[in-house]
Amino acid sequence: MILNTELESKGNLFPSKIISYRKDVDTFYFTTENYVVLQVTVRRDSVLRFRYSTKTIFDNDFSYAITKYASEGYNHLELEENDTHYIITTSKLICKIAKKDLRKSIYEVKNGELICEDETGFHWEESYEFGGDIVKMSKVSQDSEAYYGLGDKPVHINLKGKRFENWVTDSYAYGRDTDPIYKSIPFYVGLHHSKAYGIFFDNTFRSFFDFCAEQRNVTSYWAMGGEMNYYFIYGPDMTDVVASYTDLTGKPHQLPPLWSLGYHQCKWSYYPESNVKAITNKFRKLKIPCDAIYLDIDYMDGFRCFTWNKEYFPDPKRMVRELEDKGFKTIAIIDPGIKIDMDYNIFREALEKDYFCKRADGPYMKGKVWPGECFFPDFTDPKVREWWSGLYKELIEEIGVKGVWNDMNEPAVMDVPGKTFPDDVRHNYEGNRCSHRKAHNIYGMQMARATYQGLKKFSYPKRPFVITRAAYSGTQRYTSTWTGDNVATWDHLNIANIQAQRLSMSGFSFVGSDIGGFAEQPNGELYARWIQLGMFHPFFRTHSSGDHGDQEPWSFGANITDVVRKFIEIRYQLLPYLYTAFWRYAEEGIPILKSLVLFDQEDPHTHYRNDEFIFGEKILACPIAEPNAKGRRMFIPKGEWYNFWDDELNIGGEEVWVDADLDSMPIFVKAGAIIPKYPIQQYVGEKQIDQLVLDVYYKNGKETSQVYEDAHDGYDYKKGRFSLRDLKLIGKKKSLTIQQFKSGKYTTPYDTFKINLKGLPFKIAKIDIDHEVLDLRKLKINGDNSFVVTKEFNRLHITAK
Ligand code: MIG
Repeated sequence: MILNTELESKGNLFPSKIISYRKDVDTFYFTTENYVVLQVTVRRDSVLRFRYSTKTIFDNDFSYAITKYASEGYNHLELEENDTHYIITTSKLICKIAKKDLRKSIYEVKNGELICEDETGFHWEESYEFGGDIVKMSKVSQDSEAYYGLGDKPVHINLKGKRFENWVTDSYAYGRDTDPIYKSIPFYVGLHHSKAYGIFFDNTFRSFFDFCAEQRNVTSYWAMGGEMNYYFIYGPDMTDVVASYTDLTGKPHQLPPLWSLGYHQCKWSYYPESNVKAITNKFRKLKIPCDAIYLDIDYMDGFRCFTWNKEYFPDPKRMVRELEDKGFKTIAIIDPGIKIDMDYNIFREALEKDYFCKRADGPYMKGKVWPGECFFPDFTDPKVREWWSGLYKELIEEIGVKGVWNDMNEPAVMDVPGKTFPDDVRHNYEGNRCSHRKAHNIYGMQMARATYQGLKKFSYPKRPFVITRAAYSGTQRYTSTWTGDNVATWDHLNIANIQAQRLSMSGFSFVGSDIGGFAEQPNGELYARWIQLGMFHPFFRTHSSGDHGDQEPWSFGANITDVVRKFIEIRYQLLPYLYTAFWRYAEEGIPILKSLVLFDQEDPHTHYRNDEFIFGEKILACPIAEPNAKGRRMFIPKGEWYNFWDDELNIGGEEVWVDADLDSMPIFVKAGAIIPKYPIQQYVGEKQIDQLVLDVYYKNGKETSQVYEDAHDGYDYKKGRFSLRDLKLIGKKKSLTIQQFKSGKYTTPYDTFKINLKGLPFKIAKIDIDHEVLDLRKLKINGDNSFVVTKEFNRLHITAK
C-alpha cells in the first residue's frame, strides 16, 4: 500500500503553536494549543530522541529495539528561549524548536552548521479504521544530500530518489528493487557537506521512507500506526553514526565462536545420514576447509520442530558426535509453525499453556507451512520465549547440535493473501497487548531471541550460534543473518554485495548470502566468483534449494574446485584478522564491512560506489560480477594500497583497471597495515597455532593495527582473559619500526612471529628487537624479506645501511 504524503491531503493535521513547556531531568515536553506534545530527550551529546503525542498522553514507553543501557538519559542540558524558538543545547548539538508550529532544526555546535531541519515536520492523519494515527515526518533534503542504510534493501547503495516500505516479507527469488523483503531496519544515514547524521524511526508498524522521490527536496517517513518516535544521531563521521546507532539498538551480546567464522556448507536438504557423511568426508578428502554442515527441514519427522526422522537419522546423537570428531559442527533448522497434531507433545503443551497466537475474536491463528496446518507460538510473550528456549535442551545439550537456523519467521504462511498473519492476530508484546499490525515486524526477531536464549543456556560454557531470516533493528544482539532466497544470477552476486554492505551500515555485521544462489543453478564461474565475494562476508555459507543440481565446491569440475579451495583457504588464514574486526564490532559497534562512503566520506567519488568495500580496517576488496572477465575497473580510495597478489603499490583516488582471472580477484591492503594470519586449517581448532604470521606492508608514515585473541569460545574473555596487541608501524626512508603494546590477561598459544615485510624500499642492514641486535646470518632472512622472531617483542627496529 502506498500512502500519499502530500500536504494537500485533506486528512493531514498539523501541530499549532506552543503554549507551555515542562522539564524533567533530561527530557522536555512542549505542548501546543491543539494538544500535541513533543517530548525531547537527550540521550547522549549527539543523540536526541523526539516523540510526539496527538492526545496529550503517551503510550507506554516500550521498545524491542532499544537496549536498557541506551535508554538511560543524559544530565547536562540547557534550555534557552527567544521570541520565536526554544533552544536546547548539548556539547555537540543545538536544537531549535519553533514556537509557532513545533518545527525543529538541528545545528552543529562547532561551527553552527545546519545538519537537519523539519520541512513540514510532524503531521498526522487520524485512522478511523484502526484507531490512533498514521504518523508522518518530513525533512528538508540538504544540498546534494545522499542517503544510506535501511537494512537489506536490494537497491543501489545510495537510496536517494526512491521510496521504500518496511514490512518483513518472505520473498522467494526476490530481485533488484524488490521491496519490501525480509528485514525491517528503519534506520538511515543522511550525508551532506561531508557531515553525516542518522535517523532511527523506532516504530514497528508498516512504515515508509521517501528519499526525495515524491518531492525533490523532501525526505519523509511515516508509519501506519504507533507513535512518531525517532532518534537523531549526529556524527559527523558516518562510522560514528553507525556505531552510535548500533550502541542504541545493541551490539552482539557475545563474540561468535571462532568456528562460526569458518566456511559452512548447506543445502535443502542433506539427508539421510549417509549423504551427510558423504559430503563431509569429501571436504576432508579434497582438503577444502569447512566447519559446519546443515540439516534443513527434512531431518524432522513430518516437519515437526524438535523431532527427528528416524528413518533418515536413526541415531542423531551418534552422527553429530562422529561429525564433530571430524571437525564439523552440525546446525539444524527450526521454523515457527507447530503442526496441529494431538500426538505431538510440543503442540499439546503449547495448546495447554495457551502459548499460540489467536485471532481477534478468539480462534487460533491457523496457517499452512511445511508441516501442513499449524499454530504459531506468540514469541512476543516472555513466558512463551522462556518455554521455547527450553525446547532446545535435547537438541543442543543431549544431541550436540551447535547452531540453530530460524527460517520462515517473517512469519511466512503459504497460500494466503499477504503470505503472513492477518492484521487482527493478537500479540502479548511484553504485556502491551496489540494486533499483528504492530507485532509483525518484530515477530521473527523475538523468535530468534527465544532461540538465542535456549542456545545460550544449553551451549554453556560455549557460545551460542543462531541464524535468522527475519529481523528488526536490534536483532544483531542475538543472532547472525542471511539475505534469504536469492537466485543464481550475476546480478544477484552484485545484490548480495550491496546487501551485506547495507546491513553492515545498518548495525548488522554478521551477514552473508546463499553463495551461488538459492534458486536455480550457477555455472562454475559464477559459483567461484561468489565464493570470492563470500570469503569477505562474516557469515560464509553455500546454500541452495537443491532441486537444481549440486552446489558443493567440487560440483563444477576440478578447475573450479581449485579456485574455491584457494579462496576458502585465504579465509582461514585471515581468521585472526576477521576475529579482530568482529571484536571491534562487538565492542564499539564499528561495522565489519565498510562501504567506501563509510571509509572516506570526504571524497564525493565514494558516495555512489556500490562494488568496492573495506573488509575490517585494512583490506579493500571488489568482486568480479560478470562472466568471462579478465579483470575489472574499480575505484581505489585515496591513500596507498598494495595489491594483495603481487604487492605492487597503487596510489588511490581514481578508477583503475585491475587484472583478475578466475583464480584471482581485486584485493588490496592499506599501506602501513599489519595483517595477522593463521596457517591453513581444515577446520577451526585443527591445529594448535604456535606461530602468528604478520604481513607487514611498509609505509612512509604511521599506521596502527590490532590483533585480538581469546579462547575463541566461552566467556572468559569477558573477565579480561583476552589478548590485545596494538601494533604501531612507523616507517621512514631508511628504517621501519614496529612497536607492540599488549593488554589483557590471556596468553596466546603462540609467542613467535613470522614477519613478512612487503614493499620495504631498502635493503636490511640491521634488525634489533627490544634493543638486542640480531645476527642477520642466524636470522636467515629470505629473499622475500621474511624472517621469524622467536619471542614476544615490544619493539622491532629495522634499518638500512
Ligand atoms: O519455503 O527450509 O530461505 O534457506 O532452505 C522454503 C527450506 C523454506 C526457505 C529458506 C531456505 C530454506 C528453505 N526455506
